[in-house]
Amino acid sequence: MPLTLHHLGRSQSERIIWLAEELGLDYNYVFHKRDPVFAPQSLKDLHPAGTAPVMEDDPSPATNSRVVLAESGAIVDYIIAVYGNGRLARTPKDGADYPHYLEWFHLSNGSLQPTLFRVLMTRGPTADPNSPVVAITLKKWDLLLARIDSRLAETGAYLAGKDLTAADIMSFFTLTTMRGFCPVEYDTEKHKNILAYLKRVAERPAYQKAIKICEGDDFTPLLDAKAEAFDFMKSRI
Ligand SMILES: N[C@@H](CCC(=O)N[C@@H](CS)C(=O)NCC(=O)O)C(=O)O
Repeated sequence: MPLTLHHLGRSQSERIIWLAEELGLDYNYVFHKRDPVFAPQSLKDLHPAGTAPVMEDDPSPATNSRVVLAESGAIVDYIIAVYGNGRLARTPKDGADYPHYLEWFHLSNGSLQPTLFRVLMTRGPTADPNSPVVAITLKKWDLLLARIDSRLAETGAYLAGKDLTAADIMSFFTLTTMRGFCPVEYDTEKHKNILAYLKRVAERPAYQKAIKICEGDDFTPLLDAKAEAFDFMKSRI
């Protein structure tokens, strides 16, 4: 089996395991434990990024040599192209779903996750709650949630359209597990479509299997309106 997927506990590399499970791929799985919050040396040894996810493909059918890739978006695109026969992506042949797919796929790492990360920074011990940066950041987060909720109201299902795509696989971590780092709440009325979406995705057998592989049986995905920080984050935010 040439494909090896590296997961760091409680991290966005859950996306890649979930993708592989949705596609029904065979792969080797390697778990890396946080040390105690950041990536351990084992992950830094694999790629200069020193972050998760990391994918190894040896030999890659594309290059006939060993490929080691970081960056979730790059890994998702690679796996879908090389092993997924294009499944879970959208192309111009898919009509209206295509531009939506592009926008939501890229929004995940381009806007959604950086904004939640900035929200986390506004909660640090040295953050000034009266800074205009805090107000702008919180406003941007609210706007993003409003956009996502209204898109989900439109489709009644997933971000690109009626079916799950890699745009969902890219975005879901920030709406769920990342809240264990930065416990933002959803409003049961304003975000009702997001809350329904979280439950809809969590019912997918491939998602359930991926989360079990990544975090074990005792982990409960953060799908409710309220979220609590992970224990290792509690003293840090
Ligand atoms: N943009 C990168 C971000 C990767 C990233 O920051 N991963 C986090 C896990 S959620 C990580 O490895 N954190 C540990 C560290 O930075 O030491 C991607 O999408 O892969």
